[in-house]
Amino acid sequence: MRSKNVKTVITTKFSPRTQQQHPMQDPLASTLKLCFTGDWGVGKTCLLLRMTEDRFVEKHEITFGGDHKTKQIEVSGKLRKVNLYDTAGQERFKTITTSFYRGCQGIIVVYDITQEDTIRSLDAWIMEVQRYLDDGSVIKCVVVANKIDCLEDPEWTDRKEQLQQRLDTGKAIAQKHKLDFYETSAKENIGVEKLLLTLLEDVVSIEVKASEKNGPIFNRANLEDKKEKKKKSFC
Ligand SMILES: Nc1nc2c(ncn2[C@@H]2O[C@H](COP(=O)(O)OP(=O)(O)O)[C@@H](O)[C@H]2O)c(=O)[nH]1
Ligand SMILES: [Mg+2]
Repeated sequence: MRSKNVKTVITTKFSPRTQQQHPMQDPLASTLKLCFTGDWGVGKTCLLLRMTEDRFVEKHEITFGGDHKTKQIEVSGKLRKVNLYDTAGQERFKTITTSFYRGCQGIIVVYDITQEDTIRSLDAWIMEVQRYLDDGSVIKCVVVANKIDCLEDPEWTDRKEQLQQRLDTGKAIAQKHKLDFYETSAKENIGVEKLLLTLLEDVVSIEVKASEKNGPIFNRANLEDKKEKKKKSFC
């Protein structure tokens, strides 16, 4: 259920307010980037659509490479531009998928409690992201168990224990990697807003603490943009 006190505006452009503030002057004015990852069919695109357009699609369509949607969200009392990147879970798109991680502050690793094999590959997805956490190009990674509406679905009544077990296994894997764990249903809109807002708050709080300690921090994507501009100015 959407809480009424959260201001969200879907947009494809900078608002005049964020346009006035250059990220170099105010680290809190830069765009926040989050990326969904995980196996094919776990509900990444549906979670992104729920977050950005508050809708759900029953039909499963292949996400090619990666796509993103932009939304303005109030985080820590300040309106921020947030880019949400969708990726494809198939092996053949893996290189493209992981190339999206760099420059994203938060990565959301999703698995599906109705599909056992998506738990089996959870460790591999987390370990892939861990490389980016280790080199500092990603700030935070979380694990998400999606499709929890099925726990209450009559179709799944005789397999409810199995679903519960998969929730517990996913939670244990997240704990093993010291990552936060969330339960969501993109279909019934359970836990989706909590996931988005908590992750954004956590990312911003880590960024603020780091910038107080070391001066404004830039993610790798911003640094590379700056280098590119500098190069061009010498031509
Ligand atoms: N029951 C249920 N089905 C879902 C949920 N999220 C996604 N789905 C369904 O799972 C399928 C795959 O979803 P999609 O978002 O395309 O998966 P992706 O490949 O990870 O992007 C679609 O048929 C969706 O309708 C959910 O929370 N509950
Ligand atoms: Mg998809």
